[in-house]
Amino acid sequence: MREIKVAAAQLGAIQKAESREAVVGRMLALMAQAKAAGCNLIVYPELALTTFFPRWYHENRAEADVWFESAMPNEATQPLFDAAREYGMAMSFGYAELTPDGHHFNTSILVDDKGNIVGKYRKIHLPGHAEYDHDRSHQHLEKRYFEPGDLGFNVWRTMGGIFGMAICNDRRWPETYREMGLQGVEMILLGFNTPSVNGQKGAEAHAQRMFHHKLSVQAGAYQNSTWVIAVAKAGSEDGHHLMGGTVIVNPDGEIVAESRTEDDELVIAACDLDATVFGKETVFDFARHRRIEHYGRINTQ
Ligand code: ING
Repeated sequence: MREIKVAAAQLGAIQKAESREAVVGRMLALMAQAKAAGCNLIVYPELALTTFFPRWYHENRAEADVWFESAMPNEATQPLFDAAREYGMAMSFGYAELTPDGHHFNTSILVDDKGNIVGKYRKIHLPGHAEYDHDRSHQHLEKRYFEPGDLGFNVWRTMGGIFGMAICNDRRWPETYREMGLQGVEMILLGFNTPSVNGQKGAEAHAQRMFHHKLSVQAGAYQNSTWVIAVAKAGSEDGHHLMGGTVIVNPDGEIVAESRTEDDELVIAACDLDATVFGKETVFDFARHRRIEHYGRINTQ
């Protein structure tokens, strides 16, 4: 039994006017709750420090740099690292990363229970578009503000397990999970910000949006015999609604816990990493069952 007591820390809406400090205060409150509940890992959403700014068009892209962090930790986020270290709690959260040499990424980090950044992931599958799209009711400008991630899909060994990360749209692509599955991943930490209104399809039925979200993470978990912790930023941000649906999915693809609100909410589960072993040694014993001589297209087109 290698148990991780996980707190999936869903965040409610972050308004455009809300400061980093105010958001960090909300995150710290959730971390304190997680500590009181005996958790040793807390997972926050994609772009956890700011509103989902890719909904806003900036003619001058440099104006959008106000949404980015040019160092991590930094003054606003240092309290998160200090509290996590004091609690002996590992954490993961997403943020907009501006590198010293001027590159922009939609990034998430894994911080171990000693407060050290042990892993970094930069979002590879960027949805949306780069230029203002007059045909859309809502803009989704991730391709304008971020470059595709350049670090690939990696896994990190910490807390006695093998952890991976992905971000939002990545969860809809099977390659995401398999790339980490082939590295033996046991728990994937994944934040998301999913608009309820798809700018091209109109107000797609909420039920269908939630179905596709859960289908994606449950399939990824099952087909790679891994835990998936999928954490929403939810609620209405300056009138723009993001869906909830924070879920903890076990290696059989079953949802073991999920959020009930669209506000700041902890979703907690005790996750035994040894529950991944049976699937990896039987149905999804990749070495025994996969036939890569027939998989050329996936890697070449
Ligand atoms: N958001 C959305 C997501 O993949 C999207 C974009 C919404 C794609 C609905 C398809 C359907 O969940 C982000 N941030 O990737």
